[in-house]
Amino acid sequence: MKIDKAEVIVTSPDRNFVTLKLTTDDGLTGLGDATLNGRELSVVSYLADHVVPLLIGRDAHNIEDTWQFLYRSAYWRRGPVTMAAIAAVDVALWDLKAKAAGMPLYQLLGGASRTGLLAYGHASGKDIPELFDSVRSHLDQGYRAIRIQTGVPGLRAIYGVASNVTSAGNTGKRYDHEPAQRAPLPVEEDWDTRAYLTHLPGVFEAVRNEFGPSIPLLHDGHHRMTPIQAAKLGKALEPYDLFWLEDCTPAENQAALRLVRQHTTTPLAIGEVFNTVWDYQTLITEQLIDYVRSAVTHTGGVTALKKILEFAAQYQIKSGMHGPTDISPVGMAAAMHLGLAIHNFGIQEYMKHGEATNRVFEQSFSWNDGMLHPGDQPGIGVELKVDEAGKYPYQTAYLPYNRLADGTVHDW
Ligand code: EZ4
Ligand code: CO
Repeated sequence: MKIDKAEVIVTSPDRNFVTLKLTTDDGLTGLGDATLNGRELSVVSYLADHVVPLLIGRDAHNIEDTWQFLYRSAYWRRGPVTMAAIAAVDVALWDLKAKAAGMPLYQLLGGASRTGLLAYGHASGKDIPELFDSVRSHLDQGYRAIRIQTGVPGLRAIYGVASNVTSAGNTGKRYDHEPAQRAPLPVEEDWDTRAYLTHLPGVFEAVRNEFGPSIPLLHDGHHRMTPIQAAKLGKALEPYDLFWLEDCTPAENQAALRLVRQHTTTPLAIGEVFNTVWDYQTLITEQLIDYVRSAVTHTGGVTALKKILEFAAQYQIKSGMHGPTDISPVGMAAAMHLGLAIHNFGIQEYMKHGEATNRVFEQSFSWNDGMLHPGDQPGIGVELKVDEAGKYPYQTAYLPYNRLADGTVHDW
């Protein structure tokens, strides 16, 4: 099974996606997701200019060898662009191997360890009534676990709140701020950590009062706090029994989590911007987190994330794979197969893709009663409709960024 053809396909149905499509000499095709939100074209170049020439003629069965070859032969290691490119190759090869075996990928990863994957969705609102509506709508859609994000009084914008305004103007369409916005330049937002810390515990109190004690609730701090602020928030949220508090600090300083951990029993999740096991070394060995947030797409693929998660399992740390809409249906499918197979699955983030995206990517996963399942088609269960993809050319898009009241740039 030799690789005959490797194509990098960029399409922008509801947002930009980068997909690697491999074709073998026996006519099988495999897909891998290489989408890096707001920096998509860097990965396109990394793949098309530097990786595709290395793939032609290789034995598609040698997944581990190809991974090690791409990682080590580049000399320059790690980084989101490199690891997203390697991930795309890795997932496409797993897709091919599973198709060749006539099995869904999770069978090759050890078989199913559970019947389905508990998933959480994103509820948000500028104020409590709007947030409650969003929670109700998620419950109606079947979600059994919900992330809570709200506006903060006095601030115009907050991460995670849906809006219908982009820098290009009011689109009329409800937009989630998390996918990069289609605009020539990034949108500036405002931020005040003190106002946020004062406001948030009351929001969780209101949500618990309205929706009861049993529903798992999550929150994302998006790297905005210092360690001592994060410790304070974790402690303040303890009465509301969070499933997790995510990215409370910029965790490239792993040792900072020691301080947070000493002060709170609120479970901690970190890692959506990480790209190798080395980003987790202190966090895992010192048991400073409870959930690994990495996506298959940004961590070098199934091969590498499976190793990180098995390492984490020795410390009773579970998976919480990143699943916003900027992970393509291909990346989501790979995550579902991995999540179904590993022992230490925790929860899967799941934001539904738009209709145009679902027309470009034909998918076989199921969504029943708040649980995801990747389906039983051979491979990862996703096919790319090339004609549909061609209707949506790349559009310039950036993630927003933050400034404090005095103009200082802050973490977004
Ligand atoms: O803002 O993926 O937990 N989810 C998140 C995401 C990120 C986007 C950035 O590309 O924090 O929605
Ligand atoms: Co996040």
